[in-house]
Parts: sequence; C-alpha cells; structure tokens
Amino acid sequence: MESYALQATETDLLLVIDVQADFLPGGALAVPDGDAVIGPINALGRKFKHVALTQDWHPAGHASFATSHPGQQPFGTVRLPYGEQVLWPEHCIQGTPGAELSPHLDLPHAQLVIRKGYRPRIDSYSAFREADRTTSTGLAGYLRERGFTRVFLCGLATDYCVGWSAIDAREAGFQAVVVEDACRAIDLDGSLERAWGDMAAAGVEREESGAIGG
Ligand code: VGL
Ligand code: ZN
Repeated sequence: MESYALQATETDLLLVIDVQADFLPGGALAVPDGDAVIGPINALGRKFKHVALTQDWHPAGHASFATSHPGQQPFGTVRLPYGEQVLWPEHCIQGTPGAELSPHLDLPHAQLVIRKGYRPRIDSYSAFREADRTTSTGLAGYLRERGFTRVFLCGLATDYCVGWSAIDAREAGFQAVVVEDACRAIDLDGSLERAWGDMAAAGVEREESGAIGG
C-alpha cells in the first residue's frame, strides 16, 4: 500500500483556478508553459471527490485592461481607488472563446464554477474576495456550508490568481495547500518569489501532486 504525505478526504476541495483559453498558449495573456498544468490537474481530479473551478470573467472595458487607460501599456500599473492595479492585455471577456475553460480539462465531477472579475471597476485575482479586499465572491460561505475545511489549489497563475486565492482561503479560516507542479506563473518583476513568500507567511502549504493520495 502506497503512503502519501497528504490524503484527500471528504472535507477537502480541489480548487482549479482559471484554466482558460486566454491563459494558455496562443491566448491573450498566455502564461508560459501554461498547458503543462492540465495533465497534473486531471490526475489530481481523480483523487478528489469534490472539485470546483474558477473562471476569470471580465466585461469589455474592464478596469484591469491597459486599453481602458489611455496612454498605458500592458504590464504597467495604475492607481485605482482600491490600490495599485497591474494592467493586462484584454483577456477573458465574458462569453468569448478566450474565456472558455480548457476543453482538455477532464473534471466531469466538478461541482461549482465560480466567476470573478465581473465588476467593471474592480479586479478579482482571488476566488474569495475582489481586489478592493472587501467585496466577497461568496465562495467562503459555500465552502463553510458544505463543511469543507481544506482547499487544494492549482491552475493559473501561481503568482496572481492562485496565490491570492490561497492567502484568502487562509484568511477565511481554511487550510490551504498549493500544488506546485499543477500551477504555472506569469512572473512579472519578481512576482513569483514574492507570492511564495506571502503565501508562506499566511500559512499556505506547498506540495507536489505526487505527494497527494486520494
Ligand atoms: C490572472 C492576471 C489577470 C490570473 C487573471 O488568473 O492569474 N492574472 N487576470
Ligand atoms: Zn483577469
């Protein structure tokens, strides 16, 4: 009998972050090597009874798009009422092909798709809380009502949506484990190293998918 460092149980949820066409090769905001997450995520999915996904879901003209700020370029920053915002190429626009979840995900038992970033003036990297740090997506309440105590996170991108979601999971009172080989990063100006530091400080665990049994 194999033994694993961590065992997926009835109170664990696999949360698959933003595995959408625009973050995959050829997409508007392609994460380097982004499609490498799909195999590990599908394998993880077979270990978890409970799976949820997120979908970045912006209206056209969203405040996180460089094109919404005259004179600004993608990957620059601006100050918005809630703080500094990185500006991105237009991506994951509601109802467009770029916003679709990858057809190569094999997670037929997924139970929830949570959409985020749909308010025109607020970005939402986190699956739990928008970038103003106060507007809730409702995910914490959903998880609590269903009795989940631990969230395993994977997907795109490690240093933005995965990292912020993991930290907010901790803040909402859940255990959080980021499955490193099932994530890829954007890594903008040291953002990946910063994200791992912030996650560690928040009590987020870091694990390889091979160490997880189910
Ligand atoms: C993301 C940048 C902008 C992500 C979403 O999924 O990590 N990054 N929108
Ligand atoms: Zn986005």
